[in-house]
Amino acid sequence: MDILKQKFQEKAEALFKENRAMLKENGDMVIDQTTISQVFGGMRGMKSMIWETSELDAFEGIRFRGNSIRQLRKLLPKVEGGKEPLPEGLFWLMLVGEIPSKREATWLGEEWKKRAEVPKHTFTMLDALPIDTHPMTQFSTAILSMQTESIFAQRYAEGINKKDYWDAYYEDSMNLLARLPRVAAYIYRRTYRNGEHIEPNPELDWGANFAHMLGVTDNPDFLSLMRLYLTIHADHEGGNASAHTTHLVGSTLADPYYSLSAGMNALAGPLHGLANQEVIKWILGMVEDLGTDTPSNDQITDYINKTLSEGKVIPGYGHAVLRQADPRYMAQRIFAEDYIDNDPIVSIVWKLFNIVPPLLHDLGKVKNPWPNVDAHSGALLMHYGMKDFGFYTVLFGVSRAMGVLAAGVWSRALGMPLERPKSLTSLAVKQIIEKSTSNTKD
Ligand code: CMX
Repeated sequence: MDILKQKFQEKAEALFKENRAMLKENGDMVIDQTTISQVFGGMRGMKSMIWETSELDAFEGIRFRGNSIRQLRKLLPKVEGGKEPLPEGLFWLMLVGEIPSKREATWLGEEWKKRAEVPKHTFTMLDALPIDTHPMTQFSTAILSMQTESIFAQRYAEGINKKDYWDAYYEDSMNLLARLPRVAAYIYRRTYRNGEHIEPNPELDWGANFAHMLGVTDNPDFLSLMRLYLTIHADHEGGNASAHTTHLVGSTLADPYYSLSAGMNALAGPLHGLANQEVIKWILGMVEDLGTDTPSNDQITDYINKTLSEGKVIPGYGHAVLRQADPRYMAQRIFAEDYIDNDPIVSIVWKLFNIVPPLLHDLGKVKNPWPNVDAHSGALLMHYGMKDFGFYTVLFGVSRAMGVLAAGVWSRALGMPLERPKSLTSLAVKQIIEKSTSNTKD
């Protein structure tokens, strides 16, 4: 058994026992109440699942096993002389709850290299898709096409003991993570670079090798950006649409390929991960409309008001949970301050930070007028020459796979059941109100 798996098994067996005892003792304790607004309003704030890998605070932002992004940038292992964390380290942390040593993170990177071979039929399948197929469609389909390799599905068909589900889930997750950068880079090169593919470089770590296979630039800063990017997008607790979808599909014991592909379909929505593409599309539209890449504050304000008056959202702003500027946005801003001088799109992004929030606030209905992670990422990618914004959500997806798959291994280890919440008709809600009102009168 490999070192990470062994560590996981020890922790998972202990937590499994602890949770079962806790449930036996306290299973009937009430921890929350549900309002009608929540039932109609996308279940905001409803406590409804266990998610070990990260937790989101509305004001402080995401914490991965208790560590903020600022702490992760300090604590996670880095390449020699590098400033950005290795995403391999974050996966280790999410899975077993310990900051890995440099050796452990390197071991994981090497392990992924051994598992990185993508089945040939995935490339054949991708090549058969029309070239203008959206990269997220290609990505989700490519993940699904690799389901032929699922160890979980194979062992289930052979009659696996439910106590061993996590083991097969772990194997599939490790294989998937090893292969996703290659698949994503293949999609990028076929869609935007005439199908001229770049072989992996076995000398590089996971994030840097991905950057290398994308072949956007020779600038080594882009490798640093990819490491940071892949770290900060990985997880945002369990309720976000891509995580929750992966979790829901996994709860049926569909294997990680089915679950992750489904999660990626959720990420492809413009209110979720696709917002990173929409932000740059919107900014480029502004630049074109105004005829300048150095618009004044007044020009930007007018453009925002025009967007709102057309019944559209300002992409990259607002959040279902956060009530402050997203620390993932701030981490990217710090990166830009460190690495980038005088970039017009980055400058617009920073101007928007000052102009958008008061305008959204004045609408009187937006609960969080501050930028989210997607407000900044495109400007960084544009700076290094990745102008093909249709691909941006795939980058998000490669990173998000780490969080949702780590959480999936935990779900199988903790014996999480089939998800099946209760729905209501509008009439049923009306009847609940009527009953409650007549009880009060009585
Ligand atoms: N621009 C304009 N209006 C916005 C807005 C924005 N950026 N954010 C919220 N609103 C509006 C909502 O559309 C809603 O309007 P209606 O009542 O007319 O339907 C109202 O304000 C209240 O919404 P909310 O409670 O503040 O926000 P929600 O929890 O419903 O939605 C989110 C959250 C992210 C979907 C929303 O803020 C939004 O659409 N933002 C723009 C898209 C975006 O950046 N998404 C990425 C989020 C991060 C990620 O998942 O990657």
